[in-house]
Amino acid sequence: MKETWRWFGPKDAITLPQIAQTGAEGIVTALHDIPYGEVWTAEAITERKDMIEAADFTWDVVESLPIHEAIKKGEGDLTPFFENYRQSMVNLAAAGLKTICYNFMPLLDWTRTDLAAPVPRGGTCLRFSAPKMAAFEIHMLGREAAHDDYDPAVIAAATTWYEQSDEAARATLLNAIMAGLPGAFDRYTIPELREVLKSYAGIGRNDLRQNYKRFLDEVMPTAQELGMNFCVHPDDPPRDILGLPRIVSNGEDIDWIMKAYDAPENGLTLCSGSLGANPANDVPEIARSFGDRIHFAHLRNVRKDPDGSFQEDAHLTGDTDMVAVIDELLEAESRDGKSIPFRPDHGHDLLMDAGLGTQAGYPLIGRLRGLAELRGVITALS
Ligand code: CS2
Ligand code: MN
Repeated sequence: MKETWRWFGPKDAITLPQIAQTGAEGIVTALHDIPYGEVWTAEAITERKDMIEAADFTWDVVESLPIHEAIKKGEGDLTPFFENYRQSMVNLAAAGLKTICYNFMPLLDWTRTDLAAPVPRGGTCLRFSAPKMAAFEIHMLGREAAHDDYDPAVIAAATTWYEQSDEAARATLLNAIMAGLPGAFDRYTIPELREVLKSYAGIGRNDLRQNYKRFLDEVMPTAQELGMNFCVHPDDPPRDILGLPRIVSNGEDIDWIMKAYDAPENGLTLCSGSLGANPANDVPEIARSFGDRIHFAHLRNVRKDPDGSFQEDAHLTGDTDMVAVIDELLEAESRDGKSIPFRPDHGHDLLMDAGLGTQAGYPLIGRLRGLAELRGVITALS
């Protein structure tokens, strides 16, 4: 397995020479400034790649080559979006970039309600509180239908939280929910979010699957010609939120995707943290079942509460048996004669992390700790 580190580009508070000290050899990044739907030019790709190589790294994975919302909604004339997407692929492949991570989550990327929840021995972590999410949906957005999406006890706790919260706490909650939107993507205000949610009205699970299949049919033949591996990132959290369907949440979903375009190039990013947040998911088992399609791994751990809340734990100490997951990945590597790039996906904010101005979920010291722990497991198992 190859150690990589997510770098958000020249605007990242952590520089490439600093990343070099973590011991990681590879970089995972994207051209975050390019608006969704536009072509990544050969020049822009080469410029970024040269920067990475000048710091003595390889650029191993593109995360993400984002999919425009129009494709997810299956709305309007999609020809130019597919053409642009394929052109970006051609330009990336010409620069030797052949592992592409993406997701198919409508509207939001990862979603949390707390960016700095305390952890027992100091430091903070990302947390998803089901009651706070329900409070946001029901009381702040006014989405009545959300009553059907949560247990009555969660809804009661949501009302209590809302009644006790002040303006500042509600603003902090909105900010946390928006924090997962990557790079250049817009953050929404409450009225904007209400508006944009309307544009998804009537799009159910099957429609989203249809639109996903269409995307695969449009781009996978090109990926095969170019020798590129695509790897979809699972939904985070792995459940419907805001009334939007999510279709990459469990083994059955992944199986559907793998069969929707049945080729090795149509693969998976094994994100142990995202999948691990659903109690029904056996992450080592998912790693075993889809080992031949895993082209990239995100390793982190979560601890779940009975009400559907969860928070990010240290990399080896959450509910997911990380040693078993890594064991499956090593098995897949030796079976298929491949090397799977992985990165410590998120980390706790530890020590002086809070002051560094890094991207939410992507602290320096917390990820360094995670990487070191994972490295130890990999070394021992191999
Ligand atoms: C990442 C995701 O930060 C994270 O949790 O794992 O944002 C992931 O990068 C995207 O969903 C992939 O498209
Ligand atoms: Mn991930």
